[in-house]
Amino acid sequence: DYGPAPEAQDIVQDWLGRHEAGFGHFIDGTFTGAGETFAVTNPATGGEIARVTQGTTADVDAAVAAARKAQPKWAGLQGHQRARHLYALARHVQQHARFLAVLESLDNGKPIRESRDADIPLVARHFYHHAGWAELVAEEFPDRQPWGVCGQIIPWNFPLLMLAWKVAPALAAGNTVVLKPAEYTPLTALAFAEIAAECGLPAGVLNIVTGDGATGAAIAGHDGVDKLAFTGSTEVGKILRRQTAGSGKGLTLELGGKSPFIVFEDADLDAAVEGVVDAIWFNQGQVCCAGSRVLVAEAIEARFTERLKARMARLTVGNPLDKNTDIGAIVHPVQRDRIAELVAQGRAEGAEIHQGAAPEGCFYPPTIITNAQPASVLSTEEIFGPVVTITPFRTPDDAVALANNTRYGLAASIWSEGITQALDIARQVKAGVIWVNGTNLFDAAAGFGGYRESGYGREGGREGMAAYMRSPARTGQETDLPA
Ligand code: TXE
Repeated sequence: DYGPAPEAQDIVQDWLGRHEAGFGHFIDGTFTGAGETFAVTNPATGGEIARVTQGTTADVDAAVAAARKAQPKWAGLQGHQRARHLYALARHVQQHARFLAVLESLDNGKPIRESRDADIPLVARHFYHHAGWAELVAEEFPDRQPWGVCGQIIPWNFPLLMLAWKVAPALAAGNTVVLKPAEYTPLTALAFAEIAAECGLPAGVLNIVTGDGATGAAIAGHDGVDKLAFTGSTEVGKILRRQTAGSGKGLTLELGGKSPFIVFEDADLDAAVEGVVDAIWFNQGQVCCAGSRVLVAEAIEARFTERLKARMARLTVGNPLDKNTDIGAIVHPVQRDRIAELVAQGRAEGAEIHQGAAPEGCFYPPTIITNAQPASVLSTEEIFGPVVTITPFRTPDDAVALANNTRYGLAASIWSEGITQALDIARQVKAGVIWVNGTNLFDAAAGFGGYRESGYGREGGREGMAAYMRSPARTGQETDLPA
């Protein structure tokens, strides 16, 4: 039973109805009144589903002040006491899982099967995992301190999951948070704020301010923010790096990607074809680590491409709330047009385009591109849609050279039944995350992050925890240096 129970859809409609006048921000444990609002739409229908407040600098000031006031007491709790709060958040997310899944699919356009089976369970898992860290930090990082107030700016592709990736480690380490969800998809963050209040998270520990890039810039530039964590475009990542330079703020950036998916001659082809389905057609391809460049051994290229085209023809694109849908709506018409423009540009450059079917509206068909030159736009630009290129390679060295021929370096996926070869290639590919005979696998215990223009810093695992604490002060008098 995959689909949302009809009651869950009713609960979401009730909830939206109760907030018809518009959502305010969540500051110091309560919701403010709605200010100047903007529309949040369901991308599958184009219809308005809610109105949300555009955060001003005064709103950001209030949120940072609340976070600042709450922080010493939060950091002063025993680890096991902070852990209880994180366990409570995890359990409440599970209790509201159906509601959250439907709300996420309505707001973002992702298929309900994915929000129910991937997004929301991973959110709960992230809070459970970091509840464990809350108990351990003092012992595991005896010389580190929480930063204080963390500003967090997240994108729209995994709205609640990106919130979890940011909020869980920050709180576990003893920080308080001011988070801004993306303007396209703020609703599950607001629902999460209600859940936090319901399960007794102390006021001011988590503050949610909604708004667009201007609100994000106000958070990034605020003197009261000690550490900034951002996931989004490489373009904005570069702006934030400049904006915070010399400020003493901590900064982690998780940016774009153009990740290779390398299929060797000895790969299990059926598994690799299913791998591509996950790599590029999961979440409409709006995944920072999407395997958007398939590199395939020349000897099997024709066979592999035929099988993949046949598989693509069986994908259904449409209503995100239908449990049979494989590919839902693109998050916003702006993004859909951007995908279409890049593909048109690629066609003009001589690439061959193979597409499935998609309904009218904010949808884009699954697409396979062949004959794209390595320097062409389709081989180099992050498309952030259900579009994959297939490029043949001759030797393993060619595969590595093609894989690394990118300004990004977020993830890579390697398919081979020869484990020695797979691990040998893995060592040579420059990417923060490498999967062997798998793809798009996320684990709260494993650090995730990139090389080069994919950003820096890691989220998840021990490294992710360390990023939410100041490095120990260096006095220059350390005696543990080698003589
Ligand atoms: O991203 P933005 P956009 C890539 C993807 C996509 C492209 C554009 O290629 O097609 O970026 O998407 C906030 N200061 N990714 O324009 O603008 C913004 O409000 C502070 C990859 O939607 O980066 C939102 O909350 N904040 C990516 C967040 O940044 C600012 C996921 C992300 O939006 C800001 C999303 C500013 N000056 C897009 N300007 C990934 N790595 O997964 C905007 N924001």
